[in-house]
Amino acid sequence: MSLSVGPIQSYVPGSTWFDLTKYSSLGTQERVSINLADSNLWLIDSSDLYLPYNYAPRIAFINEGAGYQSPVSMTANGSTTGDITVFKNLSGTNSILPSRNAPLKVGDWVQMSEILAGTQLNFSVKPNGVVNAKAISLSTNYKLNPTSTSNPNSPIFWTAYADPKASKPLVLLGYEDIVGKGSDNDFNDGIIAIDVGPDNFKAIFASANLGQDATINLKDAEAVPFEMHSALGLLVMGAIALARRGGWWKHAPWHTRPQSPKP
Ligand SMILES: [Ca+2]
Ligand SMILES: [Ca+2]
Repeated sequence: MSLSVGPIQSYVPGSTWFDLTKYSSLGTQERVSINLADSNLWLIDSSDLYLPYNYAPRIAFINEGAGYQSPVSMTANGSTTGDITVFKNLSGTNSILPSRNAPLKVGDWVQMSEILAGTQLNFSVKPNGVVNAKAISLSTNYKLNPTSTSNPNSPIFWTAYADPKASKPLVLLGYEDIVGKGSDNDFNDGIIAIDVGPDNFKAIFASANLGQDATINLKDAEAVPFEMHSALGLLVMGAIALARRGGWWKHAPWHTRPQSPKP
């Protein structure tokens, strides 16, 4: 089965499959400044986007803070194999660093063809590739990337975030588009969101979680084993602790309701 991508569709507040407002601050902050716990976001290993279930992903342009005009591509390896350009030029007319002739508006998105269970996905950006076709692509598969003393995270140029409590959880990906001198390691030169479906998301989140410290060096980051149901367990424990301290339950409606008379 070959890969294909549908036409660019516009964001319609309230009816498009994601909530743009929830992620609009991501692009305006440098990676290390994001308060992940406050935003309920977790760092995810961007090289571990493996899909154990069939799904037709949707990919959205969240923002960009780049002067470059950069194509973004997706590579599939496994049951589905191929390489396809997702956005020919990840530049917006209303993004953080807008340009008048850019092809995209924040929130634009595309539907991908179905990816079969057992496929590894990788994304890559060709920095300023619209202008310089010979530029070296930077992939979420960091083994393909160069390293540079200007970028302490290199060869990692992509970071990923996820909110496991979202009703439709997504993987958010941001890249740094300069390898050498001039690299500012902000990882917000382009930000996209990927809907891999709830089952694939759970599998990715369980194996690729890097915790909630935004300041870690992505090069040394190690996955922390994490399961969705243990997160729920922690939530339940938190609620019990609050109740024991005489918290919210005193104000709960059943405490203020008059007791029904005994027969
Ligand atoms: Ca731009
Ligand atoms: Ca940058």
